[in-house]
Amino acid sequence: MRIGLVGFAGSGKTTVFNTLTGLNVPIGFGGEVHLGTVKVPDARIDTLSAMFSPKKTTFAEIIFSDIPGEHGAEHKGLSGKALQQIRDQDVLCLVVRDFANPALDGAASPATDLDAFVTECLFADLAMIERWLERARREKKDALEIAAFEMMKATLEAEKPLRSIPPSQLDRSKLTSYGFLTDRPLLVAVNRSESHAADPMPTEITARLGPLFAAGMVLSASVEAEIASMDAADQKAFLDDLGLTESALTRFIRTAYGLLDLISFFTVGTDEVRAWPILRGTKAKQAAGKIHSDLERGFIRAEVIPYEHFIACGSEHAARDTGHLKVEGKDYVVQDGDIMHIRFNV
Ligand SMILES: Nc1nc2c(ncn2[C@@H]2O[C@H](COP(=O)(O)OP(=O)(O)OP(=O)(O)O)[C@@H](O)[C@H]2O)c(=O)[nH]1
Ligand SMILES: [Mg+2]
Repeated sequence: MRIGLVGFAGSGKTTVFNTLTGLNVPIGFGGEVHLGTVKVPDARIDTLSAMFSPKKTTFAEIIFSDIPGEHGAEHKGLSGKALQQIRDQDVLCLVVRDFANPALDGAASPATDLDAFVTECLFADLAMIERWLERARREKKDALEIAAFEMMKATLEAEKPLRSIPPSQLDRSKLTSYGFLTDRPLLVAVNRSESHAADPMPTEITARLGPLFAAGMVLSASVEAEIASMDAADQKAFLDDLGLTESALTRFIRTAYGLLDLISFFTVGTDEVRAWPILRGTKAKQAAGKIHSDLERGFIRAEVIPYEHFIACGSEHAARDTGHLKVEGKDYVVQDGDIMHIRFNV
């Protein structure tokens, strides 16, 4: 999964990126796009790994991209390069500044920044759709396809993001190559100073999240930086002191998984214990394809043990003997925590 950290110059993206990834890229305006990988913590993988003592344990991963804002231009916005980067992301995390930054204009205006970002994305999508429609009319494209683009245009003109269109009204399988900005799931991260770390989300932001079909969270990059440098016991005490229950990384990952409707299935063995992230609703054959295309092509059946049953039985053998191992066909809908063994033949 790819999460892009986006937003205007000096909102704290690189600071957030460093604390989430444990990297230490230079703070300061502008620069290149940075990439960092984070393991998705999953206690079930820890347990399975302890049972199998495999040569390798592989957690699901998130790749964070730190995408710099525009600098030196007359408008504060997103560069063309940033917009291009954004199109490659699965989830957009907009970091909005809610702390005074003396290097910029001083006072923070998170709601104004959120509006400006949303408007920019709306216009970028609208421009793309208008160009498409112009060409489509000349080239006499399929009427149904034109109708879909007209509908998207009307949505944007009503200042609504494309993600507000329910799946029943828009076949997105044909749209993947366009990378519409307002169709990406959006997480708004309000970044504020340490003294306000545990304050609730500003009401002006909360009020905007519903109509935007976006999720929101509050964090303080400076607090997270401190947490990241502590051992586990100190972390807990520090979080308690500030009135927080968990670090931003944990909240980030959970929110992003929820936004994308991701779940994990597991493969186990003495070679490797591994988590595989998939979209909820994925069928066994396609899930097998995540492991290797041969497993999808030559799919015969899946042997499935739900995680809880596996733990209760204590071993694969015991699960099989007690009837907890189910043999499923290609159309079985994989569930979160399924331990799968794919039988295939190519
Ligand atoms: N007080 C406070 N300052 C912060 C916080 N997060 C970032 N800053 C400061 O804000 C300034 C800009 O932070 P960066 O992380 O470089 O901002 P950025 O969004 O990556 O900026 P660009 O890459 O230029 O788009 C730095 O001086 C940071 O130390 C925070 O949570 N609290
Ligand atoms: Mg930066």
